[in-house]
Amino acid sequence: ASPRSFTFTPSTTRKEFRMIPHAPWFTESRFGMFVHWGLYALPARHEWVMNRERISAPEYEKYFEYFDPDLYDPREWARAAKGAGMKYVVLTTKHHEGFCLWDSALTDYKSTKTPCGQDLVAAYVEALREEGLKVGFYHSLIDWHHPDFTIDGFHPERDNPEAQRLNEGRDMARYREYLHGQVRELLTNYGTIDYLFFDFSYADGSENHKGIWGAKGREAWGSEELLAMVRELQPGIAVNDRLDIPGDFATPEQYQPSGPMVVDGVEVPWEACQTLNGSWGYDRDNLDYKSVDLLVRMLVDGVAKGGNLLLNVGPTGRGNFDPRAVESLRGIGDWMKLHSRSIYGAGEAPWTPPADARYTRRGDRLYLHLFAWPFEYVHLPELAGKVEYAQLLNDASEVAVLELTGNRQAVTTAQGAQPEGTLTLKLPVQRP
Ligand code: FHN
Repeated sequence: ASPRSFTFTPSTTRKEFRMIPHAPWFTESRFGMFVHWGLYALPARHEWVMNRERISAPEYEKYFEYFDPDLYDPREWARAAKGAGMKYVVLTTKHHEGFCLWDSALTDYKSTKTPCGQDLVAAYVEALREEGLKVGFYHSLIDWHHPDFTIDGFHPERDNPEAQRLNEGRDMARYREYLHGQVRELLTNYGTIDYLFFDFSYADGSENHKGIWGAKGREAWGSEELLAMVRELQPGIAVNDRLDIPGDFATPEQYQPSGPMVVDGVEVPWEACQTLNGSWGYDRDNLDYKSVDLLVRMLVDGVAKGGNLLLNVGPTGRGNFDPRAVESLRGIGDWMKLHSRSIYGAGEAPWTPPADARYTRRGDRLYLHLFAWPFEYVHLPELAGKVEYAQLLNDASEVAVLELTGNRQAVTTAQGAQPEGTLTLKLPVQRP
């Protein structure tokens, strides 16, 4: 069956994608952990706090003086990710604030110069490898601390009446050299890196970026040259699509696409990134955590449409995960212990599922994820052949397959039963 088409949102303007022949682990994994960590964990309000509260770089540097994450133990992070069923982790090496979590030779605005005194990236990479997880870096193209990063529509100084004068001395070519130099450090000094999430280009001409501020896109970042260097340094790496040039996978954010992502007729790998509570960075007073049930449904929904889920945690200024995040991860891990066979290596099925349900398919197994158990039969799709056997995935208990008139099939359980989890249907192999 041809993949159902998907209309990209306006901000997803990348027209060409490389598939990932060199990184099959990516779609096999289906589930990863995003980690947003930096000085913004100290104000503990949002990772965009510099922008939202117009905090200038000199004012914001006070957090640099107090950054001392004494409870930082990336082995704990790795174990929490593994326990949740995640197969890769992606850490912000530098977010828009410009603070670097590794011992960069190109700046003193880095973790090794704070009371922390540690190359946080080095310890992170080692811990992931110890736990057998794939190593991912996030790297911000935007840098609100760097003296050459020109003040634009998102910059904390954008309302400064002196902004235009301040911009006169700024040179994006010098910033570009810094950006490329730091990416080279990250992809040279820490062994094999499996995944890279650049963030983000905004040359989409939207209102935020017109006028004197200009917009930053592929020219500002030197995207083609940067990506060529990345592939030269790490040939097997999976790179996202936010350099405004072809990447290996698409990155919808905080929403679930309506179906498989198709670009110019080609179905592309994609990964939705989501937060636990609407904030990427640690947000102390934000108690609006998504339920585990909703998080599981987002994971299932994504896989059912051929996508991955990158679920975010924002560590505190002490370097650990807050209890609410730990509880969310544990809840997902409990579900994954019984149901990961319907997630890892699975993808979309070419049939339309019943209402309030999703199909994920892996080989000759069709997994029917019931978000609400219907009060009557669950009608099965018209398959190329008969469903041979059905069972509940969580406890392998058999489920009766009913032969209905007109060559149709349905499954049901004892009337009124509300079983947990996912139904596994063993299918004939051929695809219609
Ligand atoms: O501005 C960032 C934001 O802080 C966060 O890092 C997300 C994660 O995908 N990316 C940008 C917003 O799209």
